[in-house]
Amino acid sequence: MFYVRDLDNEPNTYANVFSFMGLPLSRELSEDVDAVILGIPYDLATSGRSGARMGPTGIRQASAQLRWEEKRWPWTFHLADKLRCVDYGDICFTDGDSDEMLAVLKAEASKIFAANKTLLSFGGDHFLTLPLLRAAAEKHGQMALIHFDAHTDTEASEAKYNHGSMFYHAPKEGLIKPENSIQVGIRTEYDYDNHPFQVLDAAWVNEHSLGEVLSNIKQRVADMPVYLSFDIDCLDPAYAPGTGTPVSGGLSSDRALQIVRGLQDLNIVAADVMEVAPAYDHAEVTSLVAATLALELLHVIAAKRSSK
Ligand SMILES: [Mn+2]
Repeated sequence: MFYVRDLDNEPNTYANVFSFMGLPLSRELSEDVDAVILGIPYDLATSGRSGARMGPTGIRQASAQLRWEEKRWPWTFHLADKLRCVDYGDICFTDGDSDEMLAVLKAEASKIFAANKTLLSFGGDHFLTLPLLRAAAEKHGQMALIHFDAHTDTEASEAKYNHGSMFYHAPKEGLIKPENSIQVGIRTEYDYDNHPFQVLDAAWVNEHSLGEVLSNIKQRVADMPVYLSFDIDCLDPAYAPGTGTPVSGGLSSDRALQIVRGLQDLNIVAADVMEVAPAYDHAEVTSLVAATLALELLHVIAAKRSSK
């Protein structure tokens, strides 16, 4: 009963804000839990403006505004009927100790995957996707990556903590298969002649139909298990100013939500929403779209499951 909303006793949307969507705060990975929300308040790998450590809190607070709908538009089912979710809270580590953070994150994420849960993580800076991929690959093997971002994050850097080189390392470590991976919304330079990922750049996505975007993603991914990583700077700064390395000319919130909503036949085993930095936000617009994308992702994951 903990997972079913009691609409007669719902708190005010602006009060008692502790967890994503008011989900139970729990670290018990019992059998009836399907999906786990995990916050990672770390931003020491940023190259631009820091502040993404406040992302999980910002997303949770903004999610309060999404709690009143019984069935989220335009879905036709109650999320809790198909997917039982808990909010695991944020990982804890000693301030400034990146090695400890990495060890704690890896251990917690591995535990969650080993218990057969789908993991939805909130950053934090985008570097965190690399340890999350390592944990996911232990369970699911090599995956296809669907990566929404203004940047390819494929810089050939050997620095241990860098939020611009995760997808240089991830294929080398065998975590993802670039031939089945795709990057959406890119609008910064990369090595055009030597880049193993398919790129649907922002201008292309903004010029082509939703159907064309989706068919490119689905053809590329085929039937592989999918890790979906959403850097909020995929969106134009008009829609997501609250981030560390904004780039003009991105996707609108509506476009991104429609693309994500169209991915429901895929086998998404884990996802993340990264780089929300509330200090640069205005009227919680970035936190709100991040929370909405996260909620939409849960519906996408739930859609092909049967009711409980
Ligand atoms: Mn980015």
